[in-house]
Amino acid sequence: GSSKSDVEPPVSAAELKASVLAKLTYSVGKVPEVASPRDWFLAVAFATRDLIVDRWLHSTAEAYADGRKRVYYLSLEFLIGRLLFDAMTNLGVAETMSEALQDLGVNLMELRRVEPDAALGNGGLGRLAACFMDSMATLQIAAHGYGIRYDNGLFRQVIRGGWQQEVPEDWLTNGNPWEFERLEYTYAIGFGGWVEMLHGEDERTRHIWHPGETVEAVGFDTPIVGWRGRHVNTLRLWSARAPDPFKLDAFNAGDFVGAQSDAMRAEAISKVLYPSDATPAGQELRLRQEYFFASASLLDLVRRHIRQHGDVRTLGDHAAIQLNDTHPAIAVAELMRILVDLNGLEWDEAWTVTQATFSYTNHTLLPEALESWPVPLMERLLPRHMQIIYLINAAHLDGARRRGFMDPGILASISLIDEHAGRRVRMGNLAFIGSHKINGVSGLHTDLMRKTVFHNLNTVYPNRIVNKTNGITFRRWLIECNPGLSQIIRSTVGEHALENAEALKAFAAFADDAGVRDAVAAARRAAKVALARHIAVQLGQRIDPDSMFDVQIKRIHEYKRQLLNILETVARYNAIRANPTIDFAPRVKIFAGKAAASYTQAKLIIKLAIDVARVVNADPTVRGLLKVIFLPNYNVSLAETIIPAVDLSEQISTAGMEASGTGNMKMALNGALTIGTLDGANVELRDLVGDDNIFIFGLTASEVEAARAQGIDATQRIAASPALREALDEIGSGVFSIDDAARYRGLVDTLTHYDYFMLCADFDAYWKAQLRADEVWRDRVRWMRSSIINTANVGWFSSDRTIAEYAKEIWNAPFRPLS
Ligand code: DL6
Repeated sequence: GSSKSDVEPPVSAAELKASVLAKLTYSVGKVPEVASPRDWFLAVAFATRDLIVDRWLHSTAEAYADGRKRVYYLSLEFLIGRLLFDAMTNLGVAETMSEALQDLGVNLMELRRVEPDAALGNGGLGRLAACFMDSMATLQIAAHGYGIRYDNGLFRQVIRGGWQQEVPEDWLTNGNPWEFERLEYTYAIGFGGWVEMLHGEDERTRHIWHPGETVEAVGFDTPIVGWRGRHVNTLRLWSARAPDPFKLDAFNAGDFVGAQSDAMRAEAISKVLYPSDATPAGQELRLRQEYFFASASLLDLVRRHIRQHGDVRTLGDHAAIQLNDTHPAIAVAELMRILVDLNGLEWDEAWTVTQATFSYTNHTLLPEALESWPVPLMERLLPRHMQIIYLINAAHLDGARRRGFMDPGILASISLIDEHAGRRVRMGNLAFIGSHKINGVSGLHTDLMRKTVFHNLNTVYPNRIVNKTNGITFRRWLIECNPGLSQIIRSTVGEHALENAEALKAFAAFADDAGVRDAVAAARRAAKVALARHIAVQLGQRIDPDSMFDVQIKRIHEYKRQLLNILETVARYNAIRANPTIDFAPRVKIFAGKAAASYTQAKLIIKLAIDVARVVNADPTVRGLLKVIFLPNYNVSLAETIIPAVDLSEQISTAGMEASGTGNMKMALNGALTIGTLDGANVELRDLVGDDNIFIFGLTASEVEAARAQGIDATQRIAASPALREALDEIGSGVFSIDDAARYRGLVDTLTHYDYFMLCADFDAYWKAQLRADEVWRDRVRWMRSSIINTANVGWFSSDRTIAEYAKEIWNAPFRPLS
């Protein structure tokens, strides 16, 4: 089909100016003289939205007309960030808009910052969903994202007295210019109640569920524009509402609160993003969220399918549903209910449709993150689904037995019900057996899935597990956040290098061109100056843009080992003070990241980073060789400021524990050199850039396993490593916490006797790798060569590549490559 940008003439600055003024007048109700920055932001967003809407309607009509297979991406998280500049860049109107606004005395770059971040996600999993939405639109896949429209996104992190505190993130307070409320797409979602078996039916046929409670799901649509505006998809987020939100009789009787209590209870479902990252849910509200959004999404997509294709039996031919982790896994049972109870399909027929339609992505092997729900809770909240799960399980286990799997241990491990710690429904197993394909998110992670969590399921159902290494959208993470480097790539290799991984490789040849190296260095320096300014404003700290910016930005988690980085920081501090002529590279260690609100140890790690920063930054004897910064409230927008300014990217998780990582890809693309373990996608990163252009250290995943089997007491290791011992002694004895000398004693004790994350085991290797980084840094030519090679060689990490693989190998859905 034709794509919209092929047929539409580009819009002029005069037209945009007129459009913005019209929006300011008629949609915002202001004149330019009194308009606030927020008024201007709204006017510009509305004007931009108009450019999107035509293409959106066109894309929607096209998908209906050609009947191409649709892809549904079900995710409880979409970590989108700001949309204004992203939409304008994808439409190709950013420059023209900037010109138009200049005429009106408005600076677009300042206006960008007025928009609140849409932070409907915790971390990597949610940001991946946002990158995938961009790539699916770019590849002209008829895709729909489905999620929850949380009133409050991920909490805002404030630091008080060095401790993290969580403040609600009210991104909707000032309205959201990007969304369209779709009252016509409202679905009744049931909870509780009882199930009626009809006369003459059996357990595998139609039942009637009489829910005890109903909540309404109302859709809100946000258009997602692909690169060059070729195609626009929809992100539909559900908001919860009570069917009868206000009881007038109760109110009139004086019960003002009771009159609205149903509304409060219903609305709680979409009130707040589940504030956790890889910690167990364990809460009824979370299960209600999961079912609420899975049910609304399935009812919606089945309705669309029947309207377009007539017969629900052909769903799997025309729709692919991707489950983003197990959070939407209840959809497997819900689709069975919709097919059997609501559409009268035979059980086996329904199961065939279900398996043909679903596929599932696993994002972590951490045992505490593998979701399971207590059977009694399921029975109470979703009685019909619990019956369906038992039936699925019976068929699944019978089938396994028929195919010769008799071992009770194997059968117990593949069962949908965990009988060990109270009876619980295993959502990972449900997602697995309901899907035709299951994927991991990096080569190593997928291997480990086959060997560990899904070992037995993989034996019973071989060849269902495939790998789809994660990717990132180059629009947001190169073109928008790093205009300097993008321009250099354009003027050396050409515009197509920003769209095509093969073409980007040609940039490597410029690693030997002194002029290009200098230009890249200048662009990096400008980004570092901008970050330094941000740090000065936020924290009142001055940092030198000519130092090495050594950066670890991600959720705070023990397995990600920010603590290892802090130990190295302390050892470095000690070495600088002990040796007045040491030739370390001047460094700024930059940390940013949020800890789950209930994750005490992670919060203590933040406190330690800040304690160490306070001591180091106040010590004149470090002679400018070391600064430590903890930047509060890490989010998508802050990442966009930091990433172009990174020299050294810290990817130092305990091998075998980081499923993929995507920050590693973003920083390498922007020319940072990585210091990292052979974990997650770092393995692929090393293969792409070569050993000479990355600092790899530490135990491999299998070595970690072997070391753990040997015991995790680190007393001997600490004794053998003077630098580590000194750092631990200082931290444990209160050198960095004179206000509370015992604060870190427990933490040091744990590292000494229970080094599960292998910090002590990897310390010396890490320290040496850091010294290698110092050495390479001194050779400016060598560093910048490596930097350019990193940028040139990581085109494979484009989420366009990832999505093309999903489309071909999992969804069997058509797409149009960029070039
Ligand atoms: O796949 C996206 C992202 C990976 O890059 C990270 O390595 C992984 O930790 C993350 N997982 C989560 C939380 N998992 N759960 N459940 O964000 O996924």
